[in-house]
Amino acid sequence: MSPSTPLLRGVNLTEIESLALSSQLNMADGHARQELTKAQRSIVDELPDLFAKAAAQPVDDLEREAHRAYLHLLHQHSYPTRPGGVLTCYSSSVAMEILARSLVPAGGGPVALVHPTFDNIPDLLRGNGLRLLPVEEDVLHEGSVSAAVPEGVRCLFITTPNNPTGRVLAEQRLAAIAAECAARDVVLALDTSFRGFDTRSHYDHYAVLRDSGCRWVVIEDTGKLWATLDLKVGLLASSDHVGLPLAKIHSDILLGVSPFVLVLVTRFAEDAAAGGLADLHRFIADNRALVRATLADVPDLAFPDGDARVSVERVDLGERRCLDVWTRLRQSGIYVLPCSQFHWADPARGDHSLRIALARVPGALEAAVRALRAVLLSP
Ligand code: EGV
Repeated sequence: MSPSTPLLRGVNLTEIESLALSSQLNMADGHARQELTKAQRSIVDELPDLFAKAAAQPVDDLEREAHRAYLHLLHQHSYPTRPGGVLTCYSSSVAMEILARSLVPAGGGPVALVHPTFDNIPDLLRGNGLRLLPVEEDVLHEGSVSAAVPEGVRCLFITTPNNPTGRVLAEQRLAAIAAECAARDVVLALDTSFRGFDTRSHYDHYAVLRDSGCRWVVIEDTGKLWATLDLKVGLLASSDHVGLPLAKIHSDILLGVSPFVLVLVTRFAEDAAAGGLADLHRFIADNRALVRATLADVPDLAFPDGDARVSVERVDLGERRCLDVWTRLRQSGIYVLPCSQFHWADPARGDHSLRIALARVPGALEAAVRALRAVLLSP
C-alpha cells in the first residue's frame, strides 16, 4: 500500500476537488473553467444593465424566463409549467438534498441508485438515513427492465448522462423503465446535470415521463456549461402527483434564488441557443481529443468511455493505482480526480482510474496531461 493511501480514506470527491481550487493546474472538479467566448464576454459587459433589469422585473417572470430559456435550449419542451412544477435552487446539490429529505417519510424500501456515480448523491441520500441499493450501469441500460428496477425500492435514481462515465439513458429505455416504475409505484428520479454536453440526452424526457404515468423527479443544473464563476441554478422538477413534500422542504431552505442569477442564466441560455452550445460541444470534443492524443503512446492505458461527450474524461490506468498517480501529480501542483469514490458501493473498483476535467483552458489542460504522461511513463 502506498503511503498516500490513508490520506484519502474517508475523504469525499468534493474535498479532493477543494484541494485543487487554488492550483493553476486544476483538472479536478467538473465545474466550467474555460475562457468566456466573445459573445459571453459581451453579456458580462452588460452586467450593470442586467442587474437593473433583475431589480425592476417581477421575480416570477424572471424565473419563468430562466426555466424556459434553459429547458428549451436542451429540447425539454414538455417540462411542467404549473406553479411549483419546477423549483429553483441555488445548485443541483441543494435540489438533491431536498429530494433526499422528501423521500424519508415516504416509507418503504431502499433507494436504488446507479453505480458508479458522483459520491455526493449517495452521501446526501445516506445522510438522510436512506438505505441504498446499487444498480450497475449495464443492468440499467441493457437486459431486463425488471432487473433495472429492483424489487421493493421506493425510488430509482439515475444520473444521465452519468458522471463520470458519460453514459446516456436512451429514450426507449427511459420509456421502459418509467413504465415499470409506474406499474410498481416507484418514484423515478433523474439527475441530468451534464445533459447540456450531449445531444443524445436532448430528447424530451418530460414528454416520456408524463406519458408513462409514473411519479417522477428531475434535477437539472445550469452550472456545468458556462464559466459564470458559479453563478448558476439547480432546478427540481416533478410530476403532478409526485406525493413528496418537495415544495415544503424547498421553502424550509430558501425563499428564492437571486433574480440577478436568473437573468444571467437566461442570457447565457439564449446565447447558447444562438450557436454557443454547438461551439461548446466542439470545444469539449477538441479537449477530449487533446487528452487522448497526448496519452496515446502510454502503455497499459485506456479510455473506457469511448463514446462520452460530457466535460470529464476517465482514464483507465491499467495496473497503476490512482492514488499513487494522484499523489505524484500533486507534488507538481497538478490535480485530477481519483475514481475510487465514484464507486460508492465498492470503491476498489475505481482504484485504477482517474477523471480529468475538460472544461478548461486548452493550454493548461495540455500542460497537466503532459505531466500526467511523464508520471505514467516513469517507473
Ligand atoms: C463534479 C461539487 C458538491 C460538484 C462537483 C461535480 N460537489 N456539490 N458537493 O459540483 O463532477 O466535479 O459535480
